[in-house]
Amino acid sequence: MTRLRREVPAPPVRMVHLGLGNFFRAHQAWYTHHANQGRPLDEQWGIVAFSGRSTDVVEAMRAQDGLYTLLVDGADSATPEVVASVVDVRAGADLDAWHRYLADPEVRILTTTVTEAGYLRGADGGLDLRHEEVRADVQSWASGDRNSLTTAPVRIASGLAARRDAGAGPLAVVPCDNLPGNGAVARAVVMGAAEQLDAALPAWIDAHVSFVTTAVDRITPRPTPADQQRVTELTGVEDPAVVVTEPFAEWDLAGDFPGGRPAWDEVGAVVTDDVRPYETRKLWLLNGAHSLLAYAGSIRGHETVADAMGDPEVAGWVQQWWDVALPHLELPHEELRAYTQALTLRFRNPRIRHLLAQIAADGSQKIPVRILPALRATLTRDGDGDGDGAADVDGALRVIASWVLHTRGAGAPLVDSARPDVLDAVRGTLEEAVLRVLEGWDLDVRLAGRVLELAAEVGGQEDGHRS
Ligand code: CS2
Repeated sequence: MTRLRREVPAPPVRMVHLGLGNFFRAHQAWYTHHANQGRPLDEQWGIVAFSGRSTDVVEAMRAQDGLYTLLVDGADSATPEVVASVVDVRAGADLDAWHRYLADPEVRILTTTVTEAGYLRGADGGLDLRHEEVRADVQSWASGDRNSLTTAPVRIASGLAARRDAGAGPLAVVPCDNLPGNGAVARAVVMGAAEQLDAALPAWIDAHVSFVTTAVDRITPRPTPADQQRVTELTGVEDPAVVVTEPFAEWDLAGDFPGGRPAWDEVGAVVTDDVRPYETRKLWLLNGAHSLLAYAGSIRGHETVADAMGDPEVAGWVQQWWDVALPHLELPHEELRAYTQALTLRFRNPRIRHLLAQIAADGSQKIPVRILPALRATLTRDGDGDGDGAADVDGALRVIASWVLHTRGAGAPLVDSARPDVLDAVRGTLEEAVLRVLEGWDLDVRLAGRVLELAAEVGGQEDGHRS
């Protein structure tokens, strides 16, 4: 059976990526691959990608010189494409390579996909210095051991220290996770880590490192052996590193690239002064609806986004959520209508088997950025905090209701980086759980009555709850 091999010279490494997952390979690596097309080799951008927590594809990609097949699945088309921008693949634990690459003046950009939880923010938005792994990293660094760092913020700060020591010049850090103002978030936690490692490092970062803010979008389900099989049938190639994605892609970026960047804007990305309108639209309409589907849909027995959207009641709940979110978005009404229409088709794409259980993970990090801002804005606008009907916020409260049921054992299994805290908040009766969750998010506890009614509507009778 044929395997992928690089037959033309690889572009020089000019970008480092942290978080070698499917999304990175369907998104940033794909944009970079397209930006490289038709340019002389020395103007192309090669990427060295470091794995985050999972090292699944490292060996498979190394054996293929970094190449992999991206299978772009439309509602009635399936198009395989070989992506060639990743030229070196490393396990995240290979900190020697990490420091070496970041100390290389040819490297100009560091992109990250480490998930919402991976930035390890504390309550004040800065790095959570009490987090066990952060403490362990800081201690390792202090003892001179730079080779066993595990958290993203400390790894990045340590890489920046190596860059400073080598005099390798400026760098753009480009976070690509679904967090509002992700550039500022990344900056805050990296600065927090830098302060712990070396008192002089923050000033160097201030002067040399820019943090770019991005909005990113491309629905990328976890690939299955059946997807690999489909690629083999279509191409004759056996590729254990296949990634499946949808035709749609969006990337909005705002910020400085002091050492240049690939021509992403020539292949569909939007470089702008302010990503906020796009970021909010995507985070609320797409990701917010995803979270609703993940909890309410899985409680109703559905397995994928497309299955749940095929359930008219659940599809109605999605619309109800959009009705809460839409009035607060800054883009023209017509544009937003077209966006939700397109989104409905993307969610219904029959070839994309996007598991609700995959989206359900880390709700404690996702709901506050996807759902609560629009809920709060509606309650404030209507001068009302109690959900007594003056403001219709059912679309948002249903997500909270479904999530609480999910944390208590209904629907998709609970996977959450803050699992102990979540379980502590939702112990006892359902009413006690709802009250604690509302308080934890600083919401009016008078909303509890309506949340309980919606929970009954979504989940029927209460689950066998944990106490
Ligand atoms: C999803 C996102 O898993 C999730 O939480 O909502 O990964 C979503 O598929 C992407 O943001 C789409 O761009």
